[in-house]
Amino acid sequence: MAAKKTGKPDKTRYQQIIDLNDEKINVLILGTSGCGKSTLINALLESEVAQTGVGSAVTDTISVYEDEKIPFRMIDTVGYEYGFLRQNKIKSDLAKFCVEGIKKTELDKLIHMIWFCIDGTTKRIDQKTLEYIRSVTNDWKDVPVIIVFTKSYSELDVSENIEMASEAVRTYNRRHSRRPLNVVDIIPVVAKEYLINDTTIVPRRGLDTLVTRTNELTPEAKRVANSTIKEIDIKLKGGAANSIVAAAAVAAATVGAIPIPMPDAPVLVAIQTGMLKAISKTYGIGDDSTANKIIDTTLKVGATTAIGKSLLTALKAIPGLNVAAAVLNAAVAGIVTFAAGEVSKTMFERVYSGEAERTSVDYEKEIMELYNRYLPAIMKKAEEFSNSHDGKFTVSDLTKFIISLISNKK
Ligand SMILES: Nc1nc2c(ncn2[C@@H]2O[C@H](COP(=O)(O)OP(=O)(O)OP(=O)(O)O)[C@@H](O)[C@H]2O)c(=O)[nH]1
Ligand SMILES: [Mg+2]
Repeated sequence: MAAKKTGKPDKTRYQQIIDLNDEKINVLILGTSGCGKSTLINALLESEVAQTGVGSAVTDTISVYEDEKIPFRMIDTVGYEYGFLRQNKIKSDLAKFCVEGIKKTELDKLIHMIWFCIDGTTKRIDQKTLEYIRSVTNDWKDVPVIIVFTKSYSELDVSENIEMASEAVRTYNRRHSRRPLNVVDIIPVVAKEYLINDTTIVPRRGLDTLVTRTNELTPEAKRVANSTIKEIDIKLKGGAANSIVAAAAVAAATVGAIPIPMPDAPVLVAIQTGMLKAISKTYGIGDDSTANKIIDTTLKVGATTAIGKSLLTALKAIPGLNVAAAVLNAAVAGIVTFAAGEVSKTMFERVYSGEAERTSVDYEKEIMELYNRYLPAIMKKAEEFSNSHDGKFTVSDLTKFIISLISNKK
């Protein structure tokens, strides 16, 4: 079994998704309400599947459409101009939608490409509009975007719109050079002929171009999505591991308040072992020998080196500190446990992401380095915490501090 030799999990969740992510891509369709997103979908699917209309927003937050006629899925979203709350709702619904896609391997919930629809008759595109694309798909950073000018009835407007949009994107990307928008094309369309008194004034246009470009861009879209899927999956695992670390560190601080020999007391070792096992399970490290190696080394280095022992001394040296011995013990227990959690989390993440796919990882050295990196940072925070409490705090304040370490860290 390869996994045994390399120390990699049998198959990571992101790898399973990527392996399956080989067929249709999903195009997320965004744009203001009434700009014609649903009309565009109906035109491409040649049926009235998506509800269209005028007045208050017509489409429900998110709906997925597919048909064998088209080699990609289309994700219709409700138009966004109905105020801040509505925008936030779309953002959070989309974020949940994508997370579910990754957690449950539902391939129709990933984002491979965006068609950002702008009503071609409104003749404006401002920076806020472009910020919306980014804010809605924050996690899917380099996703290719096609700007689609809907209702492009007037030839004159078309060239002006393309010019205006190109300029707006250039400005946006200059201002956001670290996270530019990956706008790959600007395409004018008329999804439904424009009629006056039953006479066609403007016929359909641009639909074939839109489909052709989408197909051409599909390989790039998949490549970008695959790296995002990996990133999001690792972030999700990290979030789950954080909760485990927080619970264990708080438990350790609570038992640590009862005077016991520190920091390698059996009760702490038990809490930490449980925590480390739970983290390894979160990352699905199927290879027991790798998981055990990380767990054992993390515990050993944390308890036997100068790091653990000197923590009490370092804490006592915090200027102005004035707490009972039991609270100090609690602080050592909480911090040691938190550090062990962080260290192991980093190690498991390295294995999970394939970064540690080496036969000769020097776990002891790497783990020692991680402790040496994390502990001074935690001590600095502990000092700030002590100062903010005028050197006096309770075990309950301490547990809040430990939880804040998890949620604030970068
Ligand atoms: N003639 C014509 N009408 C269009 C075109 N695109 C949109 N419309 C009309 O514009 C109105 C709004 O279109 P929808 O497709 O419902 O807009 P939407 O973007 O889905 O709107 P929400 O779901 O509210 O976000 C409808 O009355 C459409 O018939 C087009 O290409 N040609
Ligand atoms: Mg709609």
